[in-house]
Amino acid sequence: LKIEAQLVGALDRGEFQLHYQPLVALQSGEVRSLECLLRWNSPVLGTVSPVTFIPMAEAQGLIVDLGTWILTQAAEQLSVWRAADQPHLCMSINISPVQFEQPAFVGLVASVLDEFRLPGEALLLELTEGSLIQNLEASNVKLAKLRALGVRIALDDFGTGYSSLSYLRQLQVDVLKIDRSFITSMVTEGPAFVSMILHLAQHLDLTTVAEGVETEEQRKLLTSLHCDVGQGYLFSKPLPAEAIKALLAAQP
Ligand code: G
Ligand code: G
Ligand code: NA
Ligand code: MN
Repeated sequence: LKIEAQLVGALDRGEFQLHYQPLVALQSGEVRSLECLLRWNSPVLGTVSPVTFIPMAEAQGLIVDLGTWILTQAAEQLSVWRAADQPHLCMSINISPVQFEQPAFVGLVASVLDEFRLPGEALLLELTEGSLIQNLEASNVKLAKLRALGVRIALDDFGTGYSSLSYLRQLQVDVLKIDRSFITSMVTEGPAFVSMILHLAQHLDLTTVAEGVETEEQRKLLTSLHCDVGQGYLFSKPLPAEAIKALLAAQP
């Protein structure tokens, strides 16, 4: 209850911040895009994890305004980095199902692209299977409108939840993010699951991202299995904008 009470007004009080985590092309080692991750530092409660407060913000409906703020902030920051010296940099943004369901959502994305003079290709929206299959047809209509803007769609945390493989065939997505749990178990239990998911994704022409890459052994194995992109603490934790600027500048 205390957290919920603090959450109301936290946006107006400027208590949220975005951190950014690099996504690395496994063949070249290049950082081609960043995932923005929300952070809340409350003067009363300290740091609160999004795992705790995002569901509360969804239940209270605060996620709609918060989601608009995240999208706008992330697009503005991306436009700054692209104008500086990263003209091809892309940004991944997590989208709550509650935000995605808003009738105005596609219009919001279009207006943010317009405001910051970004091509649709600069943005990737991360959604989970669970949030898309509740109303598969309506989701696909919306996804088609977003993809018509050039915006790409990533299926986040792939392989978790109760969804069936057949949904993958029916969803209009571009990128598949393999859940961290599969990457963690890859070294101890063998790469059978990861390998199967990668084959399936390659067959469907999807770009593949491995989440939660923490060791060199995982990186090597994923590269040998032709996974396209890696994300995880091995490369970098999510960092504030200033630190990302330095990291991008230090790239070969
Ligand atoms: O960054 P971290 O591992 O603490 O994030 C935990 C969870 O919170 C993840 O499931 C992540 O998708 C979610 N999350 C983080 N940032 C955002 C955000 O900007 N929007 C939404 N909807 N979820 C987020
Ligand atoms: O649900 P989603 O995939 O958006 O969640 C991303 C979360 O995973 C973020 O909170 C981020 O901090 C966390 N994360 C990113 N890389 C790693 C990693 O290598 N290991 C672990 N344990 N968590 C990670
Ligand atoms: Na994500
Ligand atoms: Mn994920």
